[in-house]
Amino acid sequence: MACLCRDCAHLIDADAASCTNCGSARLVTHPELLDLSIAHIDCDAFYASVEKRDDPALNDKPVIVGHPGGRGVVTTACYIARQYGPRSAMPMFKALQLCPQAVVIPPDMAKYRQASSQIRSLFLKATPLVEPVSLDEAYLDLSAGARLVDRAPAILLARLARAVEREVGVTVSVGLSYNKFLAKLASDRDKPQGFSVIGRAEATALLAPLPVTTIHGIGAATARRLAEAGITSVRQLQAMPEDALSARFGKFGRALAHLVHGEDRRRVVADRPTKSISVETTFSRDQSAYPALAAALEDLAGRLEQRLKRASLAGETVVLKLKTSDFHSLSRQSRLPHPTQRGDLILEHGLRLLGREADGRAFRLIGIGVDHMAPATAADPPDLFEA
Ligand code: TTP
Ligand code: MG
Repeated sequence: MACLCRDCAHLIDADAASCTNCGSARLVTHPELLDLSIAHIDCDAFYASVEKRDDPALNDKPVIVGHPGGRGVVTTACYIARQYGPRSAMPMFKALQLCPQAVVIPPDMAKYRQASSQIRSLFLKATPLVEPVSLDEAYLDLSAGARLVDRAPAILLARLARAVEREVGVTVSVGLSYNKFLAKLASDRDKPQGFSVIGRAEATALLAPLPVTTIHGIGAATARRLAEAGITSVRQLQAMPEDALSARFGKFGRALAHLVHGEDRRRVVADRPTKSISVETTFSRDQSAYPALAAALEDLAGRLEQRLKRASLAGETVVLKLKTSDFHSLSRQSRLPHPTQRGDLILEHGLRLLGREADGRAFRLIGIGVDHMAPATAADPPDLFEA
């Protein structure tokens, strides 16, 4: 049985009650601790943690990040606020009913992006195999140095978590396992400031009692269908032979048969390219008139152009997003002849798409984005006939 001190990253005797090197009581003990090398790291209440870092007066207060006012939604709530019920994606008015004393802070994306890239640089010091999933989470494959004692993945991870706390000022939760699915499951099991390990020997039994939505690829809709058939726990899926899963789930059935036993063949892929960039706005009052919607779109197209230029990216498909007053989301796409960064071109396509949807319905949100990304160098080839 191996035991690691999370504060000084020393390996110590497994039966010690506190670290024999530094005295800390923050220990992780697991029989497979030194055999596992795939990690998932996720920052704790990320946006709120960055805000607390920048204003220590907020430290002991419930903090909600999101646009204030009745119509915004919560992007995140700090762990103090969560005790009262507020959660990500909850309407702000509801979050404030649950926790009226919360301090509400509007999001500052530039700041979170900066913290995120700082965190990513620290990850890259531990391994080149870093796969970012969002601003605040990434998978790491630490197997390269795994056989060297001082490069054991668990040790690197303990050092990394401390480095992020010290240098960026936010805490993270670490999940360590032998594949991505279980590493992510692990990081979520012990939050905030967690370090959770799932080994091969325990995977099947650990998954058995969990709800089917635990499985990567089973979303709310599939879970509802399964529930109608009386299937709610992973244990029930574990009992089904692969053929039965394939009959029910088609192509996904085979992967599912492996996943329910904790097997996941996906690799950690370094630096997956950005798949899309978008911007959106929620109206303070629902809008149905075309001119008002078009004006909002023009604003957004300008912002999108700035975002694309900052990221040195271009997109070949324009995506218009609308949400009706009764929360029905729709998205419409238009393919361009070439990738673009130009706000005016994006707007032109966006307006055409909008023209087909603005039929008197009231909308609460409008957004525009691009996908099918390309590097800026491939954007907007000069038009021979335009000169
Ligand atoms: P998460 O990692 O899902 O949440 P979190 O970091 O706030 O909290 P946890 O400790 O549970 O990991 O998302 C990261 C950030 O993404 C979060 O700080 C805010 C943003 N976000 C939204 O804007 N909308 C959402 O619905 C969610 C879930 C997150
Ligand atoms: Mg997080």
